[in-house]
Amino acid sequence: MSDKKEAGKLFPPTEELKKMSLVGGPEGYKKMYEESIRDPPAFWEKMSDNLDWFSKDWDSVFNWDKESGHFTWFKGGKLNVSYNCLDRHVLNGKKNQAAIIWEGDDPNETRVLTYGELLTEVEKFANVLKSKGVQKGDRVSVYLPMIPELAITLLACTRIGAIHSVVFSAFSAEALFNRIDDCASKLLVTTDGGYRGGKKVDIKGNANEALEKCPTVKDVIVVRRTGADVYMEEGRDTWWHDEMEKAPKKCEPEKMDAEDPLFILYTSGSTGKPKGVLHTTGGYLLQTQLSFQYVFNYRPGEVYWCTADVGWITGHSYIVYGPLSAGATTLMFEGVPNYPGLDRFWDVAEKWKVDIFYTAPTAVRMMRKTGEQWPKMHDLSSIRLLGSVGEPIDPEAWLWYHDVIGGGRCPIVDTWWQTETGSIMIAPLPGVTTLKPGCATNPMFGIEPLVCLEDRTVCKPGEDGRLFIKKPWPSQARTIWGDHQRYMDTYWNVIPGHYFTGDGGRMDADGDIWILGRVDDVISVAGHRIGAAEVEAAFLTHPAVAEAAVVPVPDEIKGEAIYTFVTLKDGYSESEDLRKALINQVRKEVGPIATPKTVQFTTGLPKTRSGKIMRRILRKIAGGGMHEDLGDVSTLAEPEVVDVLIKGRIL
Ligand code: 7RM
Repeated sequence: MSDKKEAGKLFPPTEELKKMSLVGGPEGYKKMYEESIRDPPAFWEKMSDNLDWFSKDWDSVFNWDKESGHFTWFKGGKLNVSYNCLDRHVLNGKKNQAAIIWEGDDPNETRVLTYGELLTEVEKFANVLKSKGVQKGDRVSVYLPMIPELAITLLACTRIGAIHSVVFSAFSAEALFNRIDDCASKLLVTTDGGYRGGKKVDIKGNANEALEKCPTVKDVIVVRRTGADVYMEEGRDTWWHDEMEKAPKKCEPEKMDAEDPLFILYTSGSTGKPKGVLHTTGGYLLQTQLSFQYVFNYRPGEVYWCTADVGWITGHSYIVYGPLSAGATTLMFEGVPNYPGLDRFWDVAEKWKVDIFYTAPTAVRMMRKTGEQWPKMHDLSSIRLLGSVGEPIDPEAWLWYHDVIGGGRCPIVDTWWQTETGSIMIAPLPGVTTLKPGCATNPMFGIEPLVCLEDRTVCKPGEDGRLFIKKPWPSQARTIWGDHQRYMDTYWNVIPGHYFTGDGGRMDADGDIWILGRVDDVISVAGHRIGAAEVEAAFLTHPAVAEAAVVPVPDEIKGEAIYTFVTLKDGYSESEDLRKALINQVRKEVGPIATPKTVQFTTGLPKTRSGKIMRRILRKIAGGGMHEDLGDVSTLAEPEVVDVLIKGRIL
C-alpha cells in the first residue's frame, strides 16, 4: 500500500467557508463532536427535535442488549417518514418548491415535482398499495429504474408502514428472484422497460421470469415507461396509471414506532447469499437528515445532485430520505454520463444550476480519462461543493475533480459509509475540516472509529489496521433479514461490542482516517459491491464449469475489475466461445455490472488442505505477481499449481 499521506497537499477551509458552516467552523465542530461522544443518547435526544414526531414518549433514547446484539433508539416514539419528508414541508410554506427535479435519459425529457405534487402522488400510491391488501409490516419489492415513480413508491410504502426492498433495475431475473424470495414480498412494483443511453432496456421480461418462482407475490404494478409490448399476467399485473386514476387523494400517515422496520436492502457478503440489511424508522431518518445537512452544508434553495442509483444505499439515503427530510431540492437522473455526449453530467449541472454535486470515484476517473474538454464546454460556476462516495478516491482523481470540476474553489467531501451504517460515518465537513486528497478525515457526530490489528491491539498513528466503530448509532442496521446470527457474526462478534466494517483503515498523526478498502472477499466494481462468492456461484451454474475463483484486479476506471480462474469439467475443453458463454452466464445470473474482465482457464486452484481456495494468492497472481511475491505457499494442498497459474496468466 502506498503511503497516501505523502501525496499530501493540504486544503484548509477558507474564512468564507468557516462563516458559512452550519456547525460553527472548526471550533464549533470540535465542541459538538466531543459532546456527542461524551453522552451519545443525550446528544441524539437533543437532535431528535429535527424531526416531527407524533409522540416523543420513548422509554429510553438508547437501549442495548450486548449479548443478543439487539439495540433500539427512541423506541416508543411515534413518527412517519413520508410525513417528515413531505407534509411538514408543505405545511411550512414549501408546497411549491421543487422536491424532485427529474432529468430523463433523453435531455428533452424532464419533470419537476414540487413538495405539494409529490405529496399527492405519494398519498395516491399509498392508497393503491392499500387497495391491494398491503398492510403495515408487509414487504414490497421494487424493481424500477431512476424514474420519479421509484421515489413515489418508497415514500408511499413508508406512509402505510410497508417495508420496501429495492432491487437494482439492472440486476438479473435470478437476482430479483432471490431477493423477492428471501423476504417473501407480497407485491412488486416494476415497469415495462427503461431507457439507458438512448436504448430501451427490458425490465418486465426479467420480472416475469423471476415471478414464475415467486408464489408470495400476489400483485404487480407496472409503470408504463417505454410503451414496449410486454406480457401482463391476468389477475396479477395492473398498470400504475390505471390504478392511480382510481385512487383516493388523501391517505393519513401511519403512526410508526421509531423501531418499526423501514426497509430492507440486499448487499453482497462473503458468501453466495446476499444479506438483507434491515433499517428501522426513527434513527435512520434522523441521522440521514442530519448528515445530509452537515456534510453538504445544505442551505435552503440549493439544488443538490447525487448521481447514484436508488437501487443502492447511497440513493436511498442521499437522493430520497436525507434530502427530502431536510426539505431540499434533489435531482434525480435517469441517464448515463456519456449520452448523448461525453459532457452530459455538465450539461445537466449547468441546466439546473446545481450547487452540490455528489458522485463516485469511478465516475471521476472516467471523466478524467475522457479529458477536460467536456466539462470546459459548460458553465459550472453554480457548483460550490463536491462529494465522493463508494470507494477510496485516489489523490490523482481527487485533485483533478477539485481543479477541473470544482474550479479549484469547491471543497470535496469524501464520505465513507456503508449499506449497514445507513448514513455517512466519516467525512470532512465544509468550513471545518482541512482536506487531504484521498482521505475521509473526521468521524461524524456520535461516531467513534477505532483501528485495530487482527489481535485486537489498537493501531498506532500511521499504522494500517482494520476499521471498527465503537457502539451502535441511530442509523445502524438492526439485523440481517431472517438471519440475526449472521448479523452478529459478521459485524459484532469479531470484537464483541464493536462494529466491524470489513474495511482496512489507518489513523494518521493528525487523527484523520484513511480508508484502505475491503479486507474480505468483496469486490468493488465501479463502487458496486460484488461478492466474489456470488460470481463464483454464477460460473458454477454453467455445465462446463468445475470450479471458479474470482478476485479483484486494479482497474484504471472502475477501481477494481473481476479476474476469474476457471477449471473445466472433464470432457470440456477451453475455447473462445466457451469463454464468451461463461461471461454471459455471469451477466445473466448476477447482472452486467458483474461482467468478468478476464477468464483464465486453469487445471487447478491453490487450496488449503481443508479445501479452502486461497484468494490471497490468486489476487497476487492476477495482479502480475511472480512466485517469490506470493509468500509462503507450502501450506497449499498442491503447491505446483501456482506456477501453472502464473504461466497461463492473462495480462
Ligand atoms: C455508501 C456505500 C460500502 C463499502 C465500504 C468501503 C467502500 C464507500 C468510501 C469507501 C473509501 C469512501 N455503501 N466505500 N465509501 N471506501 N472511501 N469514501 O458505498 O455498502 O455499497 O459499500 O464501499 O469499502 O465498506 S456500500
